Amino acid sequence: MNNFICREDSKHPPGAPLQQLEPIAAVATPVGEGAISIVRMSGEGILNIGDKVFQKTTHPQFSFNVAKTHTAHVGNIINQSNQMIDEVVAVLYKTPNSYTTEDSIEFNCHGGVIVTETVLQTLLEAGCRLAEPGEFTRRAFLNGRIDLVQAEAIGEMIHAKTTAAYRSAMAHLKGALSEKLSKLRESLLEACALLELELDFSEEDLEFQNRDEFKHNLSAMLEELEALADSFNYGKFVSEGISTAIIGRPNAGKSTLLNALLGKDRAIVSAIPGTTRDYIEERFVLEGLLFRLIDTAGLRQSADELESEGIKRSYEKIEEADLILYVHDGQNPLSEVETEEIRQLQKRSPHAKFLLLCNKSDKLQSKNNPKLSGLTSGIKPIQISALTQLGFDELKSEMKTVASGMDAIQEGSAIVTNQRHAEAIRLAIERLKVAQSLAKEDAETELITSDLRDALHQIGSIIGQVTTDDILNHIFEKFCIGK
Ligand SMILES: Nc1nc2c(ncn2[C@@H]2O[C@H](COP(=O)(O)OP(=O)(O)OP(=O)(O)O)[C@@H](O)[C@H]2O)c(=O)[nH]1
Ligand SMILES: [Mg+2]
Repeated sequence: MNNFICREDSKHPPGAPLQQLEPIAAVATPVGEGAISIVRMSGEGILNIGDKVFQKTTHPQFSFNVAKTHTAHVGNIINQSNQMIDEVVAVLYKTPNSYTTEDSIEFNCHGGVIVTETVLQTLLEAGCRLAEPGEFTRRAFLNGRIDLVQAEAIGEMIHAKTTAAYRSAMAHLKGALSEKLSKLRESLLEACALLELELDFSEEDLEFQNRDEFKHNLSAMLEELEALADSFNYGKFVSEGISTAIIGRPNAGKSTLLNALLGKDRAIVSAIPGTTRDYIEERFVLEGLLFRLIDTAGLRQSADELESEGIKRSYEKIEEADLILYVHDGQNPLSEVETEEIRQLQKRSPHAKFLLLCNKSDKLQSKNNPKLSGLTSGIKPIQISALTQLGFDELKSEMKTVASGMDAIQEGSAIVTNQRHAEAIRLAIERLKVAQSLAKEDAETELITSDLRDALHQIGSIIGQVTTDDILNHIFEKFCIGK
């Protein structure tokens, strides 16, 4: 059974003490040898636990209960058998001014697997429970210090593989998306409240919410939500990378191109057509932008069962691609078959960007621009050599252009990068569109408010105003222990 947590209901009145949950502890730094590692604990009673295990060097009577927040203390960790475990610096954060909002202590120990594990063990023996993945961040969320979008942004920041992903996580952490969604939610809540007030006074036939104004506001909200939904097309690039299919006839030089971009011999290259059978996928970061390069089996009719399966998989990859790099052996003119293939590919993947790469230009005396008759305008051929990397500057610059939209992230604007958010926004749009057409038909107020409430629920679920344990578990299980 889902346990509903409605943060609005559980919000603490101003000035009231925050809720402190059972004490937890975990190692907050990666496992391994290093200069220092941090073991942290948080929750109710950790000040007493700290006093049990920590002896301040200069002040044996020292107590965390009396010490001020945001202070650092040098001392020893002592276990139950009175053995000294490590010399540490303890940093104290008192509620509500800590990461979790609870009382927290971070012990800076000597880095090293055994030292760190033994310090942690001492805290567990003194009364802490081992924290679950993301539990510290989950507490920060439950106590209202951050919303769910911000909690997820912390996870995204830790896992960011590119500067673009890092920038978007930072924008989310600063609240760019939360703010936008909160404003939308407030407008929706107000419209909903006014309509529901009419229902309370239905016998008097009062109109609290002017219908024209309502329809106008609804359109504006839909416009904003649709812009956010559209931003996911770019946001997806940031989080998952731009899916880039390298395709073309056998022997055109696709695998050589993959290897050259990656700077390593990832795929087998040979002069025998049909070398690549299954597709190969590799991450490639170009000036902070993530591309997922997919080398595919050369496209041709083949009687070979394995090769045919590879070609089938190549077509599937092409359909999912955001960018298609069509590799053509530039020593020959673009054949009828290739022209038809490109035409079909453009039809199949109308949203994908397309670059025509005329490869092996190292073999040519002069530039040999292929005749593009029969192809839609806008296809710009780029002369390259996968072997010598001739023309790679132009190729990389075109690849970067495809990833346009970078500016938006640099400005810290609200971009949807998370599948969960995108899905909730899609459902909210669906409900609001129903409300909009009901309003146009002058339908019963009750029907309209029901769809508005559904849309409100969806938007609230993104920021975490309304959420379930299942959703929270799903989000926080992806975090590391100690975060
Ligand atoms: N001169 C020259 N040879 C190249 C270039 N790119 C690839 N080749 C050669 O072309 C042959 C085929 O290269 P691959 O990279 O295996 O071609 P492919 O498109 O992956 O081929 P399949 O996997 O069979 O579809 C190899 O002998 C490469 O060395 C280039 O830019 N210049
Ligand atoms: Mg190949």
